Amino acid sequence: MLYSFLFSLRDTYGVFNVFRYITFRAVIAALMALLLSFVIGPWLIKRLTARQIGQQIRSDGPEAHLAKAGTPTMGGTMILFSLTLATILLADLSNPYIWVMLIVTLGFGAVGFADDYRKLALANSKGVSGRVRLLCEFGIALGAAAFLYWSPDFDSRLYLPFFKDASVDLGVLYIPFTAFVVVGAANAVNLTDGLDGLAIGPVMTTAFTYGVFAYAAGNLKYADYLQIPYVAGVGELSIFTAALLCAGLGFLWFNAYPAMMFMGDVGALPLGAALGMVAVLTKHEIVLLIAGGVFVVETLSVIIQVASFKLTRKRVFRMAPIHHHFELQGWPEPQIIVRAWIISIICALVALSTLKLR
Ligand code: 57M
Repeated sequence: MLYSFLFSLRDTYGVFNVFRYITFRAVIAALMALLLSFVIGPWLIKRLTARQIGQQIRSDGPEAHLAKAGTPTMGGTMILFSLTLATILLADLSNPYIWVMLIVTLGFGAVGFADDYRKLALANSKGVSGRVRLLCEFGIALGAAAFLYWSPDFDSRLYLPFFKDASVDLGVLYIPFTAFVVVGAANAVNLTDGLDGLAIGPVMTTAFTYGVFAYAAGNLKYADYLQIPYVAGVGELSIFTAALLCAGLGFLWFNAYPAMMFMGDVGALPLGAALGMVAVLTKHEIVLLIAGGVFVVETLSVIIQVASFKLTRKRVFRMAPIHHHFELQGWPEPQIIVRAWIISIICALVALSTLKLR
């Protein structure tokens, strides 16, 4: 909105010509999202505390978590607000990819909000039932996937990283595949969100990685040079990912150990869905397994734990997801978190290397 207004003034004021550049608008969107988070954060914490929207803690978890009871949650609303406003103001709103991103992110935000609201505000410990939640998540993701599939020039090939021309044409199967990536990513981030700053750190590194992919894939010259699929218009998503990165950074200010606020499902689900969607739109779906390595390990730990317990009645980890295992091993919480961040930075670097290694 701000972009189209200021850019339209470029003939009168030459300085506004700078809004032509995605990189410039990405930086402004990032700063705006950060500033909004800093301004909203203290206000939101006060409001949530006053309304007693605090976390209920399960008694079967690691003991250290009992002290976290009552920590304000649903901080994801702040991330969503900052992200959406910065994107709407700085991105080109005639670009359909921006709308797909916003609708999917806010759609998953609504599902997370309903779940948190039932659990916290209405003091209903069950929240929305797992089945209804998954149904809504798949509904949103399938809708977005179908829209993409039937839009002109859609490329239904799945490209393999590390190979020059290796791709598989999924045809109409691209629709369920997209939904699986988006819903899978949303739930993987949700599982990871169990220690202060544990989820938001890797969300930020993954958002950065996909900001680079979006910029490169949307630029004919770079895409050609790097031999990655060119997707006209997808470069605009760098503005979304930059806003996501810095809305996350602003949230981390309040979520850093010891957390003053948790994000809740209203944060974890849409952030994960946004990462899944941007992976699909930039045609770098498989690389998400590398860039989001921390989320993958957390999810695998749950799958292994549940499978092992069902088959052998024995647990592989002291408790899943794996961050609980390390807590019970006696690692201090900040150590687990910072190590996860280090791993997520390494994952981002390896993911970025796929741009050149092919
Ligand atoms: C939600 N939510 C946190 C907070 C956050 C299948 C099973 C593995 C599912 C899993 C599960 O329910 N995961 C999804 C995880 C919760 O955080 C809230 O939830 C939001 C995210 N959705 O934003 O609002 C707790 O996590 C802690 N926390 C922090 N700092 C943060 O910044 O410390 C969160 C954010 C908060 C707080 O304590 O209350 C959660 O962990 O519940 N279930 C589990 O993770 C459970 N694992 C389990 O049952 N393992 C079994 C089997 C089934 C695999 C096993 O190993 O045998 C554990 N979770 C808890 N207690 N809390 C077990 C015991």
